[in-house]
Amino acid sequence: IAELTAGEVVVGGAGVAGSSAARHLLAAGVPVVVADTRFGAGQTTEVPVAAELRAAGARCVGIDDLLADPEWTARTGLVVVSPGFAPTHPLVVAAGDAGLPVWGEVELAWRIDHDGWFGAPRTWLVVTGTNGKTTTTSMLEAIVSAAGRAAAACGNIGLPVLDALAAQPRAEVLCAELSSFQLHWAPSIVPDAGVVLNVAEDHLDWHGSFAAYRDAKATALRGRVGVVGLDDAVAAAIGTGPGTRRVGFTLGGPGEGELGIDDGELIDRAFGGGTLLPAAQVRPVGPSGWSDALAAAALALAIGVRAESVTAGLARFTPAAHRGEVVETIDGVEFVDDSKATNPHAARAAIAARQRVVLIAGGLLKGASVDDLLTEMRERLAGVVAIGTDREIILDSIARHAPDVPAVTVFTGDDGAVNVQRLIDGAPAPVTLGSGQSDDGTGSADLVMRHAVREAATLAATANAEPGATPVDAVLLAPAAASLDMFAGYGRRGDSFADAARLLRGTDVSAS
Ligand code: UMA
Repeated sequence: IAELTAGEVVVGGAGVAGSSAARHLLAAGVPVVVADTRFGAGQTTEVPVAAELRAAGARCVGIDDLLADPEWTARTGLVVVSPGFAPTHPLVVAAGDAGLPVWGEVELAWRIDHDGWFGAPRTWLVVTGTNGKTTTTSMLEAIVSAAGRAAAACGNIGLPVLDALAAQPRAEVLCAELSSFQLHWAPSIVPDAGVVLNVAEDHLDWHGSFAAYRDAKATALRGRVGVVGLDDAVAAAIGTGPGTRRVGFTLGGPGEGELGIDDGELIDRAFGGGTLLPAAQVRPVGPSGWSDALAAAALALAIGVRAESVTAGLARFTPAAHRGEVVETIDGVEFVDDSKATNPHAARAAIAARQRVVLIAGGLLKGASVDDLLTEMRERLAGVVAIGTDREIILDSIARHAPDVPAVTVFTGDDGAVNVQRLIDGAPAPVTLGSGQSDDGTGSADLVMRHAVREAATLAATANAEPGATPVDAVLLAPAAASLDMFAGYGRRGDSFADAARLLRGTDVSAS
C-alpha cells in the first residue's frame, strides 16, 4: 500500500478507532505518530493508551503541537482520522492543504483487507442509516452465523473493522455497522451488499448539511446489491449505480423484487426465499424491529444465505440492552430504557411503538430540532420531562408545538442542588416544585435522573387517573439526544434510568 511507505502515518484520535489503526500499523512496522488533543502540552492527565502506544513505538503528540511543527506534512505520507474528526477539523484541513491523503480507519481496513494482510479478502456487508443500525447489524450476524458461516459484527457497533479482520478464528463475513462519519472517510469501499435503512436529521453539525449526511450514507449502496428502506422517503429516493441490483424493503406487502410483510409474515419476494417467519416472533417487538429484520434478511439473502437460516437466525435473536428494554413495571406502566435513541428520529420510533407515554428526553441535541417529533407525537405524549444541556430547546419546542403536553424540567443549579420545575400552560414562569441535594453521595447526573423518573411516574399516574383517557403504557427514556453532557455514554444513562425506576418500586408517586 503506497500510502503506508510514503512517510510517517499520522493517526488522528487515540480513541477506539485510532488506537486500533495505530496498533495494526505499528505491528506491520509502519512509523506512526498518534495525535490527540488529550496528548497536548499542558494536559495533566496521562492517558493510559498513550503509554501502550509509546511502548509499541508510536510518537504521541498533541494536535496543536503537531500542527505547530512546520515540518510535519513533509514527514507524513498519510493521515488516518477517527470518525469524530469532521472535514473542517484543523488537522484534516492542514493535511488537505498539503495534498496528503486522509483516510478513516475503515478505509484503512478496506485497503489492508484487499492487500491480503490477513489472507483472502472478506465478504463485506454494510449497514447504515440514522436508526436501527446496531440492531440490524446484530441480526445480520445472527443470521449469517445460523447459516454456518463465520461472521463478525464490527464498525460503529464498537469493534473496529481492523480488529475484526485480524481476529482469530477468522471471520469470513464482516457485518459492518458504518456511521455517516465512517462512510465519509472510507471513499473506496464497495461492499458486497449494503443497506440504507432510513435517513433523518442527525450529525448536521459534523457534516454541515443534510445533503452531505445523506450522500455519505448513500455510498453503502455501491456494491453488487443495494438495499433501501422504502418506507423512508429519503432512503427510498437514493439512487444506485448501473452495476448495483436495487432491492427495497417495506412494512407493507412486498412487490416483486422487494421484502415486506403480508398477513403477519415476513416475506421475501426478491431472492426467492418466500415466507421467512411470523412478525410476532421478531424481537425487538414492533415496526422498527420488523424493518431491521427485513433489512438484515435482505443482506444475508444477497450473499446466498438460505431462507431457512434467515428464519433460524431471526427466531433466536434477542436485542441488546438500552434499545427498548422494559426495566421495571409499576401499576401497569412499563419503564422502558431506549437510551440508544440519541436523535429525534429514533425517539419518534420509540414513542410510535407505544400507545401513550411520558417521555424523558434531553442531553446534547447536536443541532437537531425536536419540533417535528413533538408535533407528530403530541397525541401520544402524556407528559415530557426534559433534562440535560439542551432541555431549554425541548421546553421551548413544547411551548410552541405541543402546549397542552405537561412539561417538567429537572436540572442541577449552580449551587449543585437539583431543581424540579413544572411549566404550566399560560403561566409566566415555571413553578419550582422543589430542590435538594443528595445526602447519600449520589452523583448529580444520577440524582437528576432519579427526580426525572419520579416526575415522569407522577405524570403517568396523573394521566391514568383521568377517566376516559387513553392509558399511559410507558415511562419512556428516549432522549433524542446524546448523553455525554451528563453520562459516560448512552449505556450509563440507561443504567441510571433503570436504577431510578427500581428505586421507585414501592413508593407512592400519585401525589403531584
Ligand atoms: N479527538 C481529538 N480531537 C478531536 C476529536 C477527537 O483529539 O477533535 C480524540 C479524542 O480525544 C479521543 C478520540 O479522538 O481520544 C475519540 O475519537 P472518536 O470520537 O472518533 O471515537 P472513537 O473512540 O475512535 O470511536 C469511534 C466511533 N465514535 C464516533 O463516531 C464519535 C464509535 O462510535 C465506534 O464504535 C468506534 O469508532 C469503532 O468504530 C460511537 C458513536 O458514538 C458508538 N458513534 C456515533 C453514533 O452512533 O451516533 C456516530
